[in-house]
Formats: sequence, structure tokens, C-alpha cells
Amino acid sequence: MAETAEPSIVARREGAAGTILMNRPRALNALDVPMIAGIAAAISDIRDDPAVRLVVLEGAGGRAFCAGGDVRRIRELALAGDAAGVEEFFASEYAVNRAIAEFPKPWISLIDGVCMGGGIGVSVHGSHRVVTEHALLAMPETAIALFPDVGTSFVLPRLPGGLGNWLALTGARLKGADAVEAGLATHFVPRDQLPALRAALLQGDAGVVDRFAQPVPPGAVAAQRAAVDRCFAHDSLPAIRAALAAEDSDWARDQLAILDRMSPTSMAVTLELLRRGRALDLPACLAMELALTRRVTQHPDFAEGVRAVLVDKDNAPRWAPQADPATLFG
Ligand code: QUE
Repeated sequence: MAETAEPSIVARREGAAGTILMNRPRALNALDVPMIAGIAAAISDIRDDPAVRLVVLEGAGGRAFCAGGDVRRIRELALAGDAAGVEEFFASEYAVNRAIAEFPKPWISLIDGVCMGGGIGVSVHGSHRVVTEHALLAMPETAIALFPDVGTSFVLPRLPGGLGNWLALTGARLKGADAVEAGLATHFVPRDQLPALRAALLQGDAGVVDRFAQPVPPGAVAAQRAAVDRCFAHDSLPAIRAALAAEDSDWARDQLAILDRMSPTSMAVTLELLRRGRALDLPACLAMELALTRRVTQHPDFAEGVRAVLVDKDNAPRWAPQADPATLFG
């Protein structure tokens, strides 16, 4: 049965704004190749239209901004040996991430729900990341044996202290206020104010975001920041595990239990990726990530992780022993 006649990307000009709606709510607006192509087309239309002064990016359905990429499909392509299909997906997605970073007008994401992986990629490189009390931001890729991509190998190593390694290795989910505190989001606006903010943005002045923004009270991230830095500001997993073991707190025990569920190969790759990303610019980080997808999607952990989390949903992945990350970077 046909899913729906509605397009999965709805790009329009409304007043002085270009609005882009990610519209695949039953998949939590997870990005597939047609959606990525739709965003790319909207970017070039809006860039060259002098009547459009800013972009507003939103997710349809009320539950998600964007849950990530269509990793079920990527798994099928990888299992079928369709390397060109896998490459097409990631290359087109990363090109959009770069185009957003280089976009010459305000790029304003209204994040009111789940925003993970690919959702971070279409928002974090823009000028304004507005979150509500219903936003939930994460880079959860180590759970499916991928790695933090979409340019986050550039973004995460630039967060303070141990935050980048912590978010990347554990996939910690940040509520809206915490995401502002961590630096992934820029403004907190309550959900009930979003319609008024959106209407104001159609006038074409991104400065109104500052007027809607509310200060964020110190949240869960502030409470754990010192421990995050003590435990995760290390370049090796043994050092991170040792620091967590030395904490003797419920939080640290929870983090160790989370690390024990992730793909060992993926965690090793992730730490090395963030270490290398610290010294590279965004285009170089995206190129490094693209090269890595070719090998990581061929590693058995990737198909197994997607199977366990998104296909069979048993959450019981059977990981391979840790591979030397150097063999995956090539
Ligand atoms: C890790 C991930 C993803 C994930 C869960 C993880 C990811 C992704 C989705 C997802 C979720 C709901 C959907 C969907 C995809 O979940 O990248 O289509 O409906 O896209 O633990 O990396």
C-alpha cells in the first residue's frame, strides 16, 4: 500500500522565510535519499532567492525533529553488497551538512522532539538551534556500531572538557535545556511559544529568536559536568573505564554499564575519530567520516547493531571482538 501522497520534504517560501519541513513522521522523519535530495534542492533555491532572508527547518508530526538516517535501508544495501548505494546515501547527506555550514543566511532549526544522528547533522551546522522542553538530542551511533558522523567529528571535540567523548561513546540523550548548556543547541524556547516564534520569523529577521529565548536553569548536565570531565576527557577506553571505576558513584556505574552494551570496535573507532577531528576543519572531518563509512558498514557489527536496535528490536547485539581501529581508518 502506498504510504502517502505527501512529499517527504515540503519546501516553501512563506513571507521572507524559506521553510523546510521534514515530513516522514511515521519514521520519525529519519532521512532517506529522496529527503536528502529535497533538502539539497531547497538549499540551492533559497540561497539564490533574494526575497528569502532566512531558513526555518522543522519536523512533522509533533514527536520528532529528525531521528537520524534511514539506517534500516543502509543495512539492506550493505548486506546486499551494494557499496555504491551506501556511498550515495552518505555522500549526499554529508554534502548537505557542509552546505548548511556554508549557507550564507540564518539557518534556524526548530527542534521540538527527537533529534538524533542525521537530525543533528541538519541542525548543528546552522546558525540557530532552537530547542523546547520536548527536545531530546543524541548521537547514539555506537549502539548500532556506526560512529558519530554528519560532521560531528568536527563539532564534538570542540565541546568543553569530556562532553564530546561522553556524548559520542554513551549516546547520552540531552533534554533541550541540557543541549543548550552543552553547546549543541543555541536557544531555549518553550513549545507553547513556537507558533509565535515561527510567525515572527516569516518577517525575515532572525534576531527575533533572541527575544523569544529563555534562560536555561542548570540541569542534569551541569550536575554531572565535573564527573564527565574527570572520566571522559581521556583518549583511550581503558583510561575512561578506569576513571569511571574510580568514581564510585551510581552515575559512573551507569556509564560503565552503557559502555558495556556498545560495539567495542565502534567505541574504539569513535575515540580515534574525535581525536583526529580535533585538528581538522569541517570538510576534512566529513571526508574522513565518508571514508570510514565504507569500511564500518562492511564490518559485521553494523548489520548486527541495526538488527538488534531497529529491525528485531531485541536490544541484544552479539558484537565481534574489538577490531584495531587503524584497520578501519585505512
Ligand atoms: C542509533 C542510531 C539510530 C537509531 C537508534 C540508535 C539512527 C536512526 C534511528 C531511527 C529511529 C526511528 C526511526 C528510524 C530511524 O534510530 O541513526 O527510521 O523510525 O536513524 O540507537 O544511529
